[in-house]
Amino acid sequence: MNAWVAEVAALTRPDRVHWCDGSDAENAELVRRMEADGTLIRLNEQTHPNSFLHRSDPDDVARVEHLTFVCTPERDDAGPNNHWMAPAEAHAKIDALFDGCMEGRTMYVIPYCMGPIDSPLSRCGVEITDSPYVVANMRIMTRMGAPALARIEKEGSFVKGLHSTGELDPNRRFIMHFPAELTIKSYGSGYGGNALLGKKCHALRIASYQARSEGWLAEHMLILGITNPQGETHHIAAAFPSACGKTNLAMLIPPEGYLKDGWKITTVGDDICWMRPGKDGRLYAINPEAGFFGVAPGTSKKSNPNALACLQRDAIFTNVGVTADNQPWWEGIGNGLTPVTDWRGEPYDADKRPAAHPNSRFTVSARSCPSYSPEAENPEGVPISAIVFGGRRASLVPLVFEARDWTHGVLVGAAMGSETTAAATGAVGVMRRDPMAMKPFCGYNFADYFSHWLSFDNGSNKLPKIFHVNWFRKGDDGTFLWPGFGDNLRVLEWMIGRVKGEAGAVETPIGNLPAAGDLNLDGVELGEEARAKLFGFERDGWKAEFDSIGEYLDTYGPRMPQALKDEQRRVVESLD
Ligand code: GTP
Ligand code: SPV
Ligand code: MN
Repeated sequence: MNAWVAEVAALTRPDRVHWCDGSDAENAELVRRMEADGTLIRLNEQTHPNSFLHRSDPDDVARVEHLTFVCTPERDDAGPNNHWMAPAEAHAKIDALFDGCMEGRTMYVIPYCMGPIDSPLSRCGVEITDSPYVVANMRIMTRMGAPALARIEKEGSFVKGLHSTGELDPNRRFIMHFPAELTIKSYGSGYGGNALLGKKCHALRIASYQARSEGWLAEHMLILGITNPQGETHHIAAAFPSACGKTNLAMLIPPEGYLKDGWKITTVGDDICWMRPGKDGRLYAINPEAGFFGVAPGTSKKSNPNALACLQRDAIFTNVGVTADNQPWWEGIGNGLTPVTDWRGEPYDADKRPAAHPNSRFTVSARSCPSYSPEAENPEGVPISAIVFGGRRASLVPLVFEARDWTHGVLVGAAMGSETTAAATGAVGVMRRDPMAMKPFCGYNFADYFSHWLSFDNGSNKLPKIFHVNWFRKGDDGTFLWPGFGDNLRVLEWMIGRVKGEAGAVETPIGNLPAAGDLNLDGVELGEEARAKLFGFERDGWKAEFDSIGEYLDTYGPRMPQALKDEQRRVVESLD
């Protein structure tokens, strides 16, 4: 590792090199310097102790998928799902940007561990960065510092991540991955998914590549525990695309009647899940992260009380608005306060722009979450009873259905579509295929990824049931038909009922749907239109959808596994 750090220092030429130990003293000193230069603005100490606002460059507020590359030696190994560049060309291009880029700056060396420090499922990395904001965020999001360094020295192998904010010019910005070299190089952005390299770059793109050859899965999934009134706990992993509800589902608080009966949700993770078969053939999952980097807008006492409780202290808010008494503020916070300054630091003007950027985020330790599960620290991980896929679909897709078996479930995941959100730059609200919510994050060819998923059905594994949900179905008037949030527990209850063989369903060509009475809707007001659209099966619409799914699978050519194409044909035939 020392040789690599020396090599990077020779290229980037920083004034100083600082090895991060993760201590409180180190963090206090970094914060002091960031307050002094305006990188962090201290928020109201009475209402939000030890919390800070960071305003990013206005052109650096989201992931940049068009500038993100997977650099495998063969183009086909990256697949049509990724932008590709030959490794030698990519290194040359980005190293030219790194040349001397840290002159006058401090270079921070951050050893980190993704997952519990003593877990065999965890993996380590080192991120080198010139951004103290990245250090402060990595300290919350990962197990960073001395224990990680000790594990790295013992293991010898780790993921190498090099990051510089550069000059934040969107035309001189690249996020490059070299999976075969366990290397990431990111230049020109300070934004979360582009700059906190432990997160999407390591824990999804590099990890998914490693997971394929080592027989496990690295997924864009939340992990939650659901405990029923009898005290039985099941764990569920769910993949929804960016800004489509993972944080909210992971921290769900049951509706009134359920609470009284003793239902409880515990949070293991809200964004990333690593899982592999245990000795008993079940899939065991860990959350490789130690914090939440969550979407701020829409987070309120009503929609997500657990998230709001986490945010009472020790949080970093990026690109939110502020009130006159210096409290963080965003659209949908619903606390009766009004913003005076918007995320760009200008006087708030509702006609000009929202107070908070639509992709504004909070960074906070998972330990501060009231629903954080003690099981999240279990080195063995938690056994998964159900896998859920879901998208943001205004039309066609019902509230919930169950896949018939594993192969059908893999097709359901591969066929996922969702309307784009502000989490990545580009148009919002455009429907695109986002298989398993991994379109921006799979570090290799999707065709091989689907084969890998199919391979888990090997006759000896005891695999979870697979479901699909859509919290975002709209009515003719354009409003959401399903209340969502806490009421999503009703859907989870049905899933666990199906896992246990207790809940009913009707078979349709797309899978098994709850019939009237199968799902507990006591206390939910649903009109005629809502019931029809949330629980109905629209044959003609699905015919067109499955034609488009077939065309999508064909874009991967002969590498697409025959079993998946056969499954798609079976559904098409049953739709006739
Ligand atoms: P990433 O961190 O980008 O991966 O996103 P995420 O999947 O964790 O999304 P998150 O839970 O932060 O939700 C994003 C947006 O969807 C927020 O504005 C939420 O308020 C909204 N949302 C979440 N769950 C629901 C739901 O059940 N119904 C509706 N209507 N909106 C929801
Ligand atoms: C996402 O975009 O899916 C996120 C935020 O969770 S980021 O870490 O920026 O990728
Ligand atoms: Mn995410």
